[in-house]
Amino acid sequence: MTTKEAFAQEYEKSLYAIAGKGFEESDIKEKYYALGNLIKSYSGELWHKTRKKQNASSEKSVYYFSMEFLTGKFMKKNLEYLGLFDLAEEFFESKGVCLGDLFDAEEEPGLGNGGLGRLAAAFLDSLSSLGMPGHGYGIRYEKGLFRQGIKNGYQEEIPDNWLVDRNIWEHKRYSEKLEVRFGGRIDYILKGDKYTFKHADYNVVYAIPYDTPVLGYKNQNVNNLRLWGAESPEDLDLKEFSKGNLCGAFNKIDETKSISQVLYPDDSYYEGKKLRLKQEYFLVSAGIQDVVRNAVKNGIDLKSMDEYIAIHINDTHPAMAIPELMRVLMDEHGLEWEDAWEITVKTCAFTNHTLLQEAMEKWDVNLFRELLPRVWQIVEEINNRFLNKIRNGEKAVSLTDIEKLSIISHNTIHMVNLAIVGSHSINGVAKLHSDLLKDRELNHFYRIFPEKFNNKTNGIIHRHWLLSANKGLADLIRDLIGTGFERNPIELKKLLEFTEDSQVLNKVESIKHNNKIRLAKYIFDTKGIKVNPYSIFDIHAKRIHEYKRQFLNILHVIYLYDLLKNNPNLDILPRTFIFAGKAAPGYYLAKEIIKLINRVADIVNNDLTIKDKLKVVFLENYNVSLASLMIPAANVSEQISTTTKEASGTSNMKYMMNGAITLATLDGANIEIRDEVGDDNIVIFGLNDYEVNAYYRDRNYDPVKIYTENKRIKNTVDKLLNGYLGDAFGEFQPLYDSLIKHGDQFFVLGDFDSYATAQKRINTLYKDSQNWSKMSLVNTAGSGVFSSDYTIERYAKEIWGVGAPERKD
Ligand code: 26W
Repeated sequence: MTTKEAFAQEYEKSLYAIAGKGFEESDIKEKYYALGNLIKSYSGELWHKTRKKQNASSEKSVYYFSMEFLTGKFMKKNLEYLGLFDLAEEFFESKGVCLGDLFDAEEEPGLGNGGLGRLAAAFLDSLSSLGMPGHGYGIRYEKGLFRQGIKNGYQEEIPDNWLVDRNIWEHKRYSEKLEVRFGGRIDYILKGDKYTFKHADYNVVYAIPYDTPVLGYKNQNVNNLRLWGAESPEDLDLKEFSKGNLCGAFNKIDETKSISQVLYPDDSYYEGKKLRLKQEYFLVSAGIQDVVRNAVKNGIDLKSMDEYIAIHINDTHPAMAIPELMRVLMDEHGLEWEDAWEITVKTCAFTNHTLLQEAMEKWDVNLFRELLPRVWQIVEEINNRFLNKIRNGEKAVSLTDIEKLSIISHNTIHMVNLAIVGSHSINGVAKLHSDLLKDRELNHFYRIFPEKFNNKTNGIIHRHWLLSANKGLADLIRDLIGTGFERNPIELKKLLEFTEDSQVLNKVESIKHNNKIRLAKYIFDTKGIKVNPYSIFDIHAKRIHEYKRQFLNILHVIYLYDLLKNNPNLDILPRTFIFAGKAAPGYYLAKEIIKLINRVADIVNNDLTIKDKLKVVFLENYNVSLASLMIPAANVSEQISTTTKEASGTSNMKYMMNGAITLATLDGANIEIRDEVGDDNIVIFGLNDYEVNAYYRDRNYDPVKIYTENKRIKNTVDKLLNGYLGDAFGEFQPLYDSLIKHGDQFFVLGDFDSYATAQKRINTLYKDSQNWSKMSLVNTAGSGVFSSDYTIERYAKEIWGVGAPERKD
């Protein structure tokens, strides 16, 4: 694309433009901005060409609506995707600067909680890399989620000021701003023989688009991630200002801006409902208006909009896209209800990401009606028509069914019901999850609309998790099977030819070892803890939640520690248990679990009597960058959620790709991982879905009985209270109570023995290092099917009706 000399010259100019400085004079941040600016000048042209091509073509475009996008940093990825990485590395090296230091200077956008947000980013990456027109709509949260610190072992939430300096990747497009309306009243106006609706006395919020280019992998294709920022149309109240009432002068502006201030963590345990409702409507209203505006500009007849446009609703949070599209089509473009409805259903599709009841979005009718009076009317009408239709339909429905199907019941709006009624496709994110939706959770809907339900197992960006994050392994793979897997990761299967080749297995082991040394260095630099890179790296990194059972893991560590204390010569291999993850700020027990992990770490890491056989580390502020360091270094991947609770999981796929052995329950996509690698290459334990469901149904799970009858469990659990952990004021009492008094909702005790046995098996397996590396290679070989490229191809073909370009196999 460019030569070394041209690159050097262009970089110099970019530095002048950005900082008004020369190379020697500029600091690392300025160097970073200048390189970002230069990258943008390359990608900008491609972006322009892609847009022109897409606007001129009749190809269907996908718009992916999501409250979260966890993109990770951009610089390294964009260099790689433009094929400029080596050139840039060489250039900076020749100047005595490490390119990695520029990457470190980039702020990581924290615009997501976890899997759902990362999946959204993966999908955009795949859409672009497959050359499909697919764009994201989200919110430009000024503070993102929060930065996690640890103080006295407790989680501290620190505002994440990622935009405090500048974001070189985004383009503010003020002239394309849109109005989003809140509150007010609806007037009915008779025009001829038809009533129309006029929204009056509302408050306006400006939605300002900020566009970030989403580059495809070495294919000249650049799509768009459009994030909306909220601004007030009102200016500073000069009257109040000159009276000296500074607060009053800024009030309205601040209230409006708060809409795009922070991302709510999983709000099942968190207040702030009204603001979150505002955020959701802000996103969908701006997005839908934008989609329709574009369609009209491109000469699309809105009556056949579904032939050109697919709208995807990422979980229930943007489900208001459905009534909003109805509103825009009817109130702004004069369509009749029936036409608007047909178009809406054909255009919209919805993915469910959770079975947890408390995480399914619900809104109080009064709040909703007051804030969104017109949307409320439309939702009510959608519900009335839907219920009438099923009451008069051919399929028999009971009164209980009607109640479950109704979008509005008990003064509550059930967004999942709205999403299902208003979409033509509903998918779960792993086979088990989709089956549970059909057979249990949403069975009442499945009986009405069987054709809408389908499964799309999640995927991950192999370009990131393998090619970029684990360069050592990627190079070895290229040597063994060529470069075909880069574009067609299923070809990783060819690695199976090498499972008996001891030279290859040794290389696999040494690559893993190097990655572990890299992580060990990070642990030492950030935490001051020395870990042994020859120990088994056992990693559990994800949002902290009771169902993900970090609690089970740490209880087992307490048990192991006690075994070792009683017998320092115990025959176990050295093990390093590494945790990372954020807890929702209002989720008390999750925060207690963090505290417990850190307390155990303090005790274990400072106990010389156990001869360094055990180390426990909690790495703070888990994000995409940290994951990229941790996952390639893992020997064991902890995927130990209570069966039926983890919809899919995606980190499980990333670890597998990096050759970790999965220690798992048969939950989410773990089942599909097992199917790929076979029982010999994964360690499974715990209750299965029948057993878990039977306990829920029969209400006969009895943790107290387990506790009283099982000595080692009792001994371990008692340590939460008896001073063993040096606790003051019974600080772990709530955790103890969750098991003994509150029914152990997530079967921690029920699965304890089985988990301990599985951990023992890991220990035995690791002793045979050749066989371990073989298992590792089998895992990498089987991981190609989990590339998000394939997931997106299936969405394109089976949900969106978008033509994916043929693969050249
Ligand atoms: C209602 C507020 C809310 C917001 C976010 C509730 C729950 C969330 C979660 C953080 C959603 C989430 O990340 N779900 C995860 O989605 C992944 C992608 O499909 C799945 O792999 C995970 O199993 C699922 O937990």
